[in-house]
Amino acid sequence: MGALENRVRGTAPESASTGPITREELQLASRNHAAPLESLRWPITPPGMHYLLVHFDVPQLDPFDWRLSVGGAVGIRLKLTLGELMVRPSRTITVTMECAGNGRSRLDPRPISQPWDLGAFGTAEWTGTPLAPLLAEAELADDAVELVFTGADQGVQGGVAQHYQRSLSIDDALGNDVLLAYEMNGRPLPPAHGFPLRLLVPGWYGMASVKWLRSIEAVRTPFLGYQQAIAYRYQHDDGDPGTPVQRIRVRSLLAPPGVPDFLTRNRLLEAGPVMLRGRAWSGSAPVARVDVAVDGGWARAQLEPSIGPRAWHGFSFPWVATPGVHSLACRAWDASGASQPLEPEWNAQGMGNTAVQRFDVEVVAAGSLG
Ligand SMILES: Nc1nc2c(c(=O)[nH]1)N[C@H]1C(S)=C(S)[C@@H](COP(=O)(O)O)O[C@H]1N2
Ligand SMILES: [Mo]
Repeated sequence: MGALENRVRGTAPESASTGPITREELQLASRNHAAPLESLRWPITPPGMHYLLVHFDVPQLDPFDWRLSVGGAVGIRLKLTLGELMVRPSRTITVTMECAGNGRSRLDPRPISQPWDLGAFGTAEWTGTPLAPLLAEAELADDAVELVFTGADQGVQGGVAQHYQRSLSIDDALGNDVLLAYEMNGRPLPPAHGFPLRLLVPGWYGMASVKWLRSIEAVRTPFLGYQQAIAYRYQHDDGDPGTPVQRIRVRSLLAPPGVPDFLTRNRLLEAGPVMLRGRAWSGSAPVARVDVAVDGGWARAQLEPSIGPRAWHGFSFPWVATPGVHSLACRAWDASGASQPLEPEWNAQGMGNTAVQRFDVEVVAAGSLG
């Protein structure tokens, strides 16, 4: 591929539609799978159920040839093998990740891109070596302002040929739980999740956690690549420069109770006592409160401690289900006071739609589901 354009102009190519899901969206939706909502029952998302998002192709990388280079505004350039990274001090962190586009298809009109419903989340135990000591070793220049992280994958988006690239400010990159991760749940990274090495930025929407990482470059002026300056912005419309998408907004989701209808996935539940359970998370501040509503009557749920400082909380809410159709909803707040809007707040790229989850359950007589 020719010279990569790092300085891009123009606007995101996304348009919006109220029409049926297109062939292109179906293609994206089947490549980039969501976590099924029943996976919310597990504290650590089981293998294969963590959501997946790949902009271009999954690159096939040979771990023996692969190197990570650290360069740009540094005193000492580094070129590291996977083995050299793996013998460095390691940390394992349980992290809840979410794609910034989660909930996009619920906007009206829906911005055309990966058409997530609500499943673009997952929690995994990530093992890797902290980034900060590596930067110290490379003698990061005092006048460096950002680090640019480049993945081995490449393609074209919005007419711009590119490798997948994102930057972080020096302060954000020095955060003590920013990892260069080589294991997910105690196993080498699966190819689709970034093998052999990915960046992991806990608390940030997934786009910051660059997979198939091959270089880290310190720069003296802010990075303006496509995935930084054009994509991942909260924009009212295409002309609006918008504001950057960064930390994960507070969200809660219920694991749907009962059993689904195959085609519609509408829920059926037998009458009687049931414990409604879900999970809540925020990358912006600790989760402070979760409410659940049955037929519009909001009440506090029982919030469990998080399973780690960078991971979600379980919550539960006892309900005695009586025959008939009932609506369920949940809503979380974090310690900054932020909460989930009751209705979606539209933006041009369909970012950060954390509007409360609502769904109906048809409660049937006890014993009638076989
Ligand atoms: N190199 C590279 N890194 C990437 C991406 C990508 O397409 N290429 N997608 C990003 C986005 S938008 C998200 S949400 C997360 C998804 O990580 P996962 O597939 O491991 O869940 O990876 C991020 N890192
Ligand atoms: Mo994403």
